[in-house]
Amino acid sequence: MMALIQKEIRNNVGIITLDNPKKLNTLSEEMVNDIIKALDEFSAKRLPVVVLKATDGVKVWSAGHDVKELPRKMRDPLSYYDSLERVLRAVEQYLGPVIAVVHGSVWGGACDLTMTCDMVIADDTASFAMTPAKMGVPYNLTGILHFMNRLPLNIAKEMFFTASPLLAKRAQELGIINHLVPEKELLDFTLDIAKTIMSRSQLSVEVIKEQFRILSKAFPISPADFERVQGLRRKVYDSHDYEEAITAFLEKRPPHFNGQ
Ligand code: YXS
Repeated sequence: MMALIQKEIRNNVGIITLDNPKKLNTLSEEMVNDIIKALDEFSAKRLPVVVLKATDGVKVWSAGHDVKELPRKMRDPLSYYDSLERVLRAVEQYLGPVIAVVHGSVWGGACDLTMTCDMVIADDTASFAMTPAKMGVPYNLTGILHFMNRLPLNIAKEMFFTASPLLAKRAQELGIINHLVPEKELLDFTLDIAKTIMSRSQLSVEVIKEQFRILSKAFPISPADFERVQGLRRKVYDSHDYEEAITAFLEKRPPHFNGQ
C-alpha cells in the first residue's frame, strides 16, 4: 500500500509531508487517518513543533476534501466525525504549534486546514480558495469561525461567497500567510522559526496554545440558534443544488443551480 504521507523528525521537529500528488493530496479518510496517526506519534515523543507540508514542487498543495467521499445527498457532509473535522481538531489539539508550509494551491477543506494551523509560511505559488459555495456545501459553524478568527469579516465573506482563489501576495497582505518566502527557502525558514520556538519555555508555549484554542472557540450561541443553523444546513444538504454540485463535479461539468 503506497504511503499517502511521509513522516520525519528533523532537529526535534515533526515533519508531515502530504505525498499523494496523483490524487492532488485530497484529504481522503485514509490520508486524514495517516496525518492523525503521525500527530499522535509526534505527540507521544513530545515533539514541540510540527510542520505540515506537501512534496516539493507540487502545483496543488491539497485539493481539499475528497469529493468522492462526500455524501451524495441527505447527510451532513461535515458532521463532527467527518474526516476533515477530525484532522482539524487533531491540529488544534496538538500540544505545540503546527506550521503549514505551502507551495501550490489550497482548496476547500485544505484551506480550512491551513487556517487551523497555528502559522502559515508560503511561497509565491500559494493560493487559497474556500469552495463550499461552489460545491453546494453548507459549511459548518466551527469552520466559519476559523476564518472569522483569521480574517476581517468582509474578506472571509468574499472567500466563501466567491470561492475564488486568493493569491499569495494578497494572502500575505491579509495575514493568511505569516511569511512569504522564496520556494527554496521555505523549509529552512520554517525550521528556523521552529528553532526559536523550541528555545522558549515549552510549558509556556503549550499552555498559551491551549488558551488560544479555547478563546478562539469561545463564541456564545444559544441552543435555539444552533438548532436553527442545523435546520438551515439540512435544507442545503437535502437540496437538489447540493446533489447537483457533487454530481456535476464528478461528471466534470459545470453545476446548474436552481435554488431548490
Ligand atoms: O479525471 P480524474 O479521475 O483523474 O480526476 C481529476 C479530478 O476529478 C480529481 N480531483 C478530485 N477528486 C476528489 N476530490 C477533489 N477535491 C478533487 N480535486 C480534483 O483529480 C483529478 C485531476 O484533477 P484535474 O484534472 O481537475 O486537475 P487540474 O490540475 O486540471 O486542476 C487542479 C484543481 C485542484 C484546480 C482542480 O482539480 C480542482 O478545482 N479541484 C477541486 C478543488 C476543490 O474545489 N476542492 C473542494 C473539495 S470540497 C471541500 O473541500 C469541502 C467539502 S468544501 O467544499 O466545503 O470546502
